[in-house]
Order: sequence, then C-alpha cells, then structure tokens
Amino acid sequence: MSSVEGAVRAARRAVVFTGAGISQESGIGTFRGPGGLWERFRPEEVATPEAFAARPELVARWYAERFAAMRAAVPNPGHRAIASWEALFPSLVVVTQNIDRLHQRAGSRDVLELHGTLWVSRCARCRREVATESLPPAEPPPARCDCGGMFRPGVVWFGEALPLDVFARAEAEVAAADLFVAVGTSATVWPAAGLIELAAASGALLVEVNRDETPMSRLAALTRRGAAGEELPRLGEEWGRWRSPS
Ligand code: BJW
Ligand code: ZN
Repeated sequence: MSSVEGAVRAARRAVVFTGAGISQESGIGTFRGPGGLWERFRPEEVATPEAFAARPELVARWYAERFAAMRAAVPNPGHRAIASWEALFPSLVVVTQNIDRLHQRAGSRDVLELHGTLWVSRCARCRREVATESLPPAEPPPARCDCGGMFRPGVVWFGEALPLDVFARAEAEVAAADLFVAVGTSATVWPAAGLIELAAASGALLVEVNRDETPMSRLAALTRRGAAGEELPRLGEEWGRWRSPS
C-alpha cells in the first residue's frame, strides 16, 4: 500500500480548499490566467473599497453582470464529487474562496466562505444585509438603502479583512485536518493561501488538483494536473474503494 493510500484510508478529518478553477467548468470565469476576468479590468480598478467609492456605477455594473452569470450557472461534477465525499470521511469541511455558492447548491453542508458571497449585498453606510436577488433594479446602479447608503456586494475586496469568525474556524479545521485537498486555486491571494502552508505544517496529507502548477505545488504529496470536473470524480472513485470495508 502506498503512503498516500494509507493516509487516505486512515483520514478522519478532511478539508477541501477551493478557488475559482472549480467553477470554471460551470462557465464562471477565473481571475488570473488566459481568459481570466482580470484581463479586462485590473483588480484594483474593481475589487477594492477605493474603486467602489470612486466609481460605484462601474463597479456595481461589473458585479451585476457576474451575479447574473452565477445565477444561471449550475454545479459541475467537481462540486458534486466534493459533496459526495461527506459519505467517505467522518468530517468534511469545504473552505472556499468562491462567492458563487455552487458548493452549497451541489449539496455540501459545511461550507466556509472566506471571501463572502455575491448572493448577499450590504449597505456601505449602515451595514444592513439583504439578499442580492431582492434588490430593486436601480438606474444608475447601485441600489440604495433606506438610510441613503449604497448597496455593495457582500464580498471581501483587497485591503479588507476576511470575516474573522469564518477565518478562525477555517484555521482550526485546517490545523486539525489529516487530509487537505486544494482545488483550482492559484494560491496567490493571502491570507487564504496561507491555509495550504498551515495544512502542510500541521501534518495533513496534501493533494493538489489544478490545471497548472502553483506556488504550493511543491508541498503536495499527490498532484492531479487536469480539470477539476474530471479529476475529482476519479479521485472519489478511488478513495471510495479504499475506504469501503470490503
Ligand atoms: C483549474 C481549472 C479547472 C482553472 N480545473 N483547475 C501577504 C503577501 C502579499 C500580499 C498580501 C499578503 N497578505 C495580504 C496581502 C494583500 C492581499 C493579497 O493577497 N494580495 C496578493 C494578490 C499579492 N490580500 C488582501 O488584501 C486580503 N485582505 C487582507 O489581507 O486584509 C488585511 C486586513 C486585516 C485587518 C483589517 C483590514 C485588512 C483580502 C483578499 C480578498 C480577495 N478578494 C478576491 C475578490 C473577491 C470578489 C470578487 O470576486 O470580485 O477574491 S481577489 C480574487 O482572488 C477572489 C478569489 O477568491 C481570489 C483567489 O483567486 P483563485 O480562486 O485562486 O482564482 P485564480 O483565478 O487566481 O486561479 C484559478 C486557478 O484554477 C489557476 O491556478 C488555474 O490553473 C486553475 N484552473 N480552470 C482545475 N477547470
Ligand atoms: Zn443603510
């Protein structure tokens, strides 16, 4: 038996850490790389509080366009494979950088959203939160709150803190994990990327599923270079055989 097989057979606490690459096959654009969202806009032009303050209409239109794409998207075999792994391991937590809620829609029950979600909007003045779907159309956007403030997407922009309670629980789950699977993330945005180092330092078996190499590839005990929607179901089949009591 290989050491990877032994570790997967013995695993009790699994964490799956995901980035934009897992939703690529659902038709949602990634940020970096060819065809990435940020070929059109530089991140600091749209994904910062300063950009929203300076050009609220441009930023609001960009997010409205992306929200429409997310609503129309459906989970792919990669999301569904991860949801099915809840039957394989006593504990399985999904820690995602994605804001699309496709993990939840695929059936994953324990999802930590490190960078918030586009399904919620928040008043930039009084911080009241509302479902993005319930916002009335506004021309020009963004819609305004009763207090007169502008609604902004409930996501984490550059220079903003990650939700403290969510990140603290992610750190605790990762530190306790014996299996850690990083999927479709360039591992370049912090502090999220640091969770991969934390997993390795805490002794978890590290698996990377990505089309390309990343700065964290060298830490992985097992690497699958390919599309998440193909590689994750394949891994699940293999792990299901290893973990069935036969
Ligand atoms: C496939 C595939 C397929 C494709 N199958 N694979 C330490 C060092 C340097 C800088 C910093 C640092 N600590 C903090 C910083 C600053 C900054 C940062 O990280 N900058 C770096 C970019 C240099 N971080 C922050 O500002 C963070 N906040 C912070 O640090 O606050 C401090 C603070 C504390 C207290 C008070 C106040 C402040 C916040 C980061 C927020 C990130 N937000 C975004 C935008 C969200 C909203 C939106 O969507 O518009 O989150 S940025 C963007 O990147 C988004 C993503 O979640 C995030 C990560 O991207 P991801 O998911 O990895 O996607 P890609 O596109 O990069 O990669 C896709 C991968 O998939 C690729 O590898 C492909 O190969 C692969 N792939 N198709 C398999 N089918
Ligand atoms: Zn308000």
